[in-house]
Amino acid sequence: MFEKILIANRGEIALRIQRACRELGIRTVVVYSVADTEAKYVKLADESVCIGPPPAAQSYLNIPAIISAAEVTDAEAIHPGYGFLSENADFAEKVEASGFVFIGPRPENIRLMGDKVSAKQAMLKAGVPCVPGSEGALPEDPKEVVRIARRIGYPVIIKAAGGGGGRGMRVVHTEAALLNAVSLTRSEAQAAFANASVYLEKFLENPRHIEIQVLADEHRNAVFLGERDCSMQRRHQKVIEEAPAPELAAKLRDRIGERCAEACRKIGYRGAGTFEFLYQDSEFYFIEMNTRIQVEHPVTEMVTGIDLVQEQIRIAAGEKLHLRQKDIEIRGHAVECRINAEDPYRFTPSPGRITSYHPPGGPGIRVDSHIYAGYTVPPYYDSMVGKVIAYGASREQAIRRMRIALSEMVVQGIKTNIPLHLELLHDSRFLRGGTSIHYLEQKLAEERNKPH
Ligand code: MV4
Repeated sequence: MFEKILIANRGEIALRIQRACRELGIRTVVVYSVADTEAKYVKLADESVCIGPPPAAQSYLNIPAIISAAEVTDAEAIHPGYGFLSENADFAEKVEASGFVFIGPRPENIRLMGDKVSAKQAMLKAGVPCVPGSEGALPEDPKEVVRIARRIGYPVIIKAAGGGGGRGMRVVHTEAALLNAVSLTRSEAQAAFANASVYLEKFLENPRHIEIQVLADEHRNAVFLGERDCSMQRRHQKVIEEAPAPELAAKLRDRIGERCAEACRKIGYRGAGTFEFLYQDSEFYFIEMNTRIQVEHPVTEMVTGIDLVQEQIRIAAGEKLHLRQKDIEIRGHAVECRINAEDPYRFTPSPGRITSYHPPGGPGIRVDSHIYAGYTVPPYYDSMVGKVIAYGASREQAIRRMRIALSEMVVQGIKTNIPLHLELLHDSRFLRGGTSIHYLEQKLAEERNKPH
C-alpha cells in the first residue's frame, strides 16, 4: 500500500479523500490555491503545497505545478477527485511518466471515453445497449446525413464527440432543420473542443438518468454496485440523487449491471467508473461513461457499505478486488442533496463568509462538507459547498430523515439552496419517485409563471 498520496483537488472531495487515506494509514499531501489557504482541510492534511493563484487554470489545472508538488513531498500516487484534471488523459499520462501512480483508469481508457463517438463504439462492441443512432461520426456528405437521420427517425439529437455532460448538443425535429443544425453544432464543437466531429442519436423525449457504478482491478476483475437515479437536475447540474432508482426491478438492474461489468473486463478498465444511461419504457440506453469518482458516490456507499474511495486506492496500488458480485447487496435507500452557495430560486452564486453553521446529524445522516463557521466560500470555483446524505431502511424513511436534517441545518452569511431542497422533499411527484430528467425544470418554470 502507498505511504503518501497527493490530493489534486479542493473542497469537500479533498476532505473525503483525506479521510479515506487516513483510514488506510496513508499520509496526505494537499495542493491548494491562494484562495484556499485558510481552508480547514488544508490544515488537516499532513502536508500542503500552494500551487498558484486563485484561478483554476493557474492552480488546480496547472499540471507542472502539481507534479512538482508530488516530487518535493515524495508522494507516491495522485488522486484527482472529480472535475479539474480528473478526466484529462494527458495529465494521467504525465503523472505516470513522472513515476507516480495515477489513482484512476489507464490513460487510454480515459481517452477512449472522452471521445463520445469512440466510447459508444466500444460499448456497442462490448454488448452494452446504446441509443440508436449514426454508426460513428457523421460523414461530410449532406445527402448521407439526411439518409442517416431518416433511418433513425425524428426527433434526433446531434451531439459533439468532444462534448458530454450536456455540452455541445442540439435537438432537431424536422428534416428542414437538420443540415443547418449539424453545421452549427460542428462549428461550436470545433470552437469549444477543437474537434468538429459530431454524431446523431434518436432523441428520447422523457427519459430518466440512471447510472451504474462499477469497480474494476487491473487483473480483469470487475463488479457493479447497483445504480443511482440522478434525474432531478437543472441545466445539467444534479440537485438530488438517490440509490437505488425508484421502481427499477432488481432483475433489470442485475442484467444491465452485469453488461457494464463485462464491458470493463473487455476493455481492460481499471478503477471506479460510472456508466450513464437514459432509461425510458423499461429500457436502458448508454450515453456516456465517467472515468472518475463522482459527486454522488456516497449514496452508493450507503446502500452497499463499500467505501469507493478506499477501493480506488487499493486498486491503484495493484491489489485484486476483494469484492465478489454475490457479496454485493443493495440494502435500504439513500438520498443525497447537494448544498450550493447560491440563491435558491434565481440560482445566482452566493460566495462569502459563513457567519454561523449548524450541521445536521442523527440516525442515518452523513454530511460531506468542508465548511465551518468563519469559512469564506471563494468566488472562483463551483458553488457546491457540501452534500447531505440520508440513509433509511426504505425510501420513505430516507426522505423523512433528510427533511429533518435540512430543517435542522443552519448556514448563515451566504444563501444556500436548502429552501429549494425542502420544497422538493415535499413535492408529490418527487415523493412518488421516477420523475424524468425534465421534471425539475418544468416545475421551476410553472412556479415562475404563478402569480404570487
Ligand atoms: C440525450 C437526451 C435525449 N436523447 N440523448 C444531456 C447530458 C448528456 N450526458 C446527454 N444528455 C442527453 N442526451 C438522447 N438520445 C437527453 C439528454 C439530456 C439529459 C440527460 C441526462 C440528464 C439530464 C439531461 C437534461 C437534458 C437533456
